[in-house]
Amino acid sequence: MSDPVNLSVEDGIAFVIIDNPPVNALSGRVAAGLRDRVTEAAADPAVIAIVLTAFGRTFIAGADITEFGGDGPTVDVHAVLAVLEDCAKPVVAALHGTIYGGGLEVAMACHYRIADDAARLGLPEVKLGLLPGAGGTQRLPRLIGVAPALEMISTGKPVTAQDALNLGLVDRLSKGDVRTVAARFAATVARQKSPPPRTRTRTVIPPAPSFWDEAAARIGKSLRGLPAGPHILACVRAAVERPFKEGLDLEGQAFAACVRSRESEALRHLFFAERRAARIKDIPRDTPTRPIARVGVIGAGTMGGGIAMCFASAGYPVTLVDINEAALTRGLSTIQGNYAASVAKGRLAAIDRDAALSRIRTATDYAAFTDADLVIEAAFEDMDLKLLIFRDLDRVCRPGAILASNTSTLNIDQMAAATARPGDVLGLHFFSPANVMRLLEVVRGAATTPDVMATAMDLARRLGKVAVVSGVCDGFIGNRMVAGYGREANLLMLEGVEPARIDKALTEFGFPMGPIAMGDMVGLDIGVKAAAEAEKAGRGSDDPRPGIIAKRLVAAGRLGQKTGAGLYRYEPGGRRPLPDPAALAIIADAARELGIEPRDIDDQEIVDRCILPLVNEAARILAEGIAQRPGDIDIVWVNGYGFPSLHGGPLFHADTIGLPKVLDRIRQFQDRHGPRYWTPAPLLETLVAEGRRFAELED
Ligand code: T1G
Repeated sequence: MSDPVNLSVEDGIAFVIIDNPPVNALSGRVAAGLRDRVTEAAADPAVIAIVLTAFGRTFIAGADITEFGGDGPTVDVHAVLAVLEDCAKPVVAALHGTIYGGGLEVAMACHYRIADDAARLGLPEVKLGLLPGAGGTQRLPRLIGVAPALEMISTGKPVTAQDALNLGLVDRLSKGDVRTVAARFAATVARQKSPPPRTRTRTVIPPAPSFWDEAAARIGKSLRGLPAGPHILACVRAAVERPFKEGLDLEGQAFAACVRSRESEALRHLFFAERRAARIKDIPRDTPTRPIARVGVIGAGTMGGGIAMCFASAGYPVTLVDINEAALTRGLSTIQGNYAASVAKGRLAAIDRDAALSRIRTATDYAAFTDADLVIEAAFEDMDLKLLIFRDLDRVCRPGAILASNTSTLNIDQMAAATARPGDVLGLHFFSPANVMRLLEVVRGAATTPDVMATAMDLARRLGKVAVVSGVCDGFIGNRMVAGYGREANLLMLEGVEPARIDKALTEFGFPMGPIAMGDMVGLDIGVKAAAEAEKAGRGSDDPRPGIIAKRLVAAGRLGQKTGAGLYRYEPGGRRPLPDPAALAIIADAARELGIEPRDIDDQEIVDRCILPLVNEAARILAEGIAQRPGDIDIVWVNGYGFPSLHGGPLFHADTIGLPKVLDRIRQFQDRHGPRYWTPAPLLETLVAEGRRFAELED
């Protein structure tokens, strides 16, 4: 295996070059290589200065996350950074790409930093449930001051090269060829013969006395449930109040504690699961994709409008078609309103809004799609209507155009069969609001061709979406699983648990919103209509219990937030769910009618009754091959349904609890509530019998 760090000397400048594709991660080997090459260069009399640089798309993008928690040989990274910092000759870092985590920590141990003007610099460790562990909590405050350092470390947000220059994090910017600029700079400072500046020797200006309490309150809220939060605060404070070495030791202990934490393991699992989800097992990564330049969207409603925004914001001309001008005008004004809100919140520049809006044109006739490369239908969830649409699209769209449905549950193969080009048909299931939610279920039909799938995955990446492949079944991955989650929440209410208690138990578990409040926000009529649609298609349920409460509330005109009342009541224009005796009475009536007695149920049962159906159904989905791997399911639930990322998704969570315990609990519920909803999935039983975990099914 070639050495990941090389040395070459030109005109007295030693170039220490990192070459560890794909992102020059700071593995143990890279750290050792850095130490050895810099030591060599420092000892070489022909060398007057050292430039640290990297091949490929980026300077070091962080420590090698795959090495965390492992028991491989570890290199003392602090000793490596001390070699850089203590070097008698100037060490200049030439920075390009994404200089994140350990990469920025290496750069801060250098004496000077020159950045390409397109570079981005950050300490995103907190997004992995960690904190900088290579001196970042001690060196960054010394370079840029306490407040901006704490902001960068506690949010994990990167800064631009220009911001880094303004902050004093880098010394110069370069337009292109940062290595040459760095070499010239290094030669200049070497000729000055002044001792190189060492970051660790800098002092930090103490902040105002109230700073720490305010910061603790802010971080306590923004990093709720994350062990790294208090550690970050303590370490940055140590940078102000304690000698460098003591701060470093404190950081080391904090890092060791965080890296072992369940929360960080969960976030690291999601980091890699998101990248694996982009790969389709039986389709090579270099499968050619079809060119997508012009996109069509059918339906200017909530979903269609959001989808059109996704493409327009990503630079694609979009043609939005609906049945009449009135519908288009309504849709367009919603789009304009959404963009205006983003500009008002400072999330979008007005110029970008205008550019995006200028890419959207409207029409009332499918003839507008003759030059489209991709058309996505987002019409009502009615199969007859969908079949009509696909027949028309098949007639008007050019050969090779991709035809997609945004259906959240209906059969893609049926739609494909309505065309003469089933290989060009797939599902692209966006989540509401489509211009905000990162998740995209890419539904692979029986006939969908590999290049269409590869094109869809590539497109998702260009839209900034997290794509997960799903096979064809009712509700695909996410909605198929949500059925059990919603069902149990309804049964718990019939068994006497108040809506607010259910929501409290799930929000304490980590969901941003509980299932009951979520139902009210989405609209109870949506679920009732979907159940009626299923009934019409002969897929209805003969169990009246799960749907009875919603049916009764809708019949009473309580559709949820949009009517000011559902399972909760809402102040006019308000969104805060307030308990409502009227709703409780409707629930109690329904329970009495069904002969269901109220009983004492504790919070753990509430959580288990709602979460374990996800695990059980996911095991069936995996066994059927609807999802490629467990991590894909975790990504769907974390990005599409608010499953707490600190638990890593339903299947990572199940592995953390231990599958034998999960199976036991499901069997307990089976004994109490019967086999209809609580028969353990065969895959779950097999894994337990073999002493295995879902994680072993990854790839
Ligand atoms: N370690 C190991 N592998 C990594 C990696 C890392 N840090 N970063 C990326 N990869 C792999 C990734 O799995 C994928 O592999 C390939 O590189 C391309 O990544 C001590 C504790 C840099 C912005 O958190 O944010 O430093 O799937 O698909 O979209 O204080 O990767 O091809 O096999 O994401 O162009 C801190 C993590 C670590 C940055 C590039 N650093 N990486 O995005 O490509 S903790 C981070 C990213 C740390 C120190 C601590 C992004 C990227 P594969 P990609 P991309």
